[in-house]
Amino acid sequence: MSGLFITLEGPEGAGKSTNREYLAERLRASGLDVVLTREPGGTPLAERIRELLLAPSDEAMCVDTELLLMFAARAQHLAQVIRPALARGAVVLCDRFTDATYAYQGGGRGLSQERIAQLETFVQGTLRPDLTLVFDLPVEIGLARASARGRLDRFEQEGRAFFEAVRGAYLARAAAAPSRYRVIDAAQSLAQVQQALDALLPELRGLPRG
Ligand code: T5A
Repeated sequence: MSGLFITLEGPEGAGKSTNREYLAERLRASGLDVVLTREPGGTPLAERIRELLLAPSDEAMCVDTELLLMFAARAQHLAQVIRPALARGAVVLCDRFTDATYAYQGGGRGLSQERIAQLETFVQGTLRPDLTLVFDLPVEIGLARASARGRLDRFEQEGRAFFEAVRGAYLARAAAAPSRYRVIDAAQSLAQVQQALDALLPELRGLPRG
């Protein structure tokens, strides 16, 4: 592997989708081969699993099913997109990855870190992101932004306590491994968030590959 694996994380409405294109364009302007992708999803089959995960349903999805579907989509995404891109030396910019599993299925749903870590090793081997940008903001601001878009998906229908736990799990992971995480204040205006991303660009361009 000679590429660079960067993930974008954060609670609902934090601005990951809004800013991922911006970041990709800035990195491409430096001459880098950038693959922009997302989870759950990123391949046709994994996008079908995403639909199962996000669609509200009369049948409650049990927590283990949710966890396994996340990793099933991830296995496909790794095989079809992420590993080949890294092998050819590209920068992979991924909107959510396994930190989201620790935050949502771990923090939000209460699954143990050990169980998630077992699947992480099974599906990913030793592959981990080189750098993770956590877009952090108060839950009420993120939910207001997400709900302003209209129909809520299965996760967005959760209550405030769930999202407080998600946010807390992200911040705890960032605090436990500060060399891998950069926390961005996503409650700021879009212009200010993009200034913060610009300030990170020299570091992103200079990260060791492989
Ligand atoms: N999930 C995912 C798990 O439970 N486990 C896992 O392992 C994985 C991988 C994915 C869902 O799956 C869960 C987490 C998620 O619930 P998704 O649609 O990808 O679903 O969900 P999100 O990533 O949360 O997508 P959102 O669109 O809700 O959030 P974003 O991408 O962070 O926010 P964005 O960019 O769409 O912005 C939301 C709105 O806010 C505005 C934007 O214009 C937009 O309208 N906005 C701002 N407004 C003011 N100031 C700013 N700074 C703004 N930035 C954005």
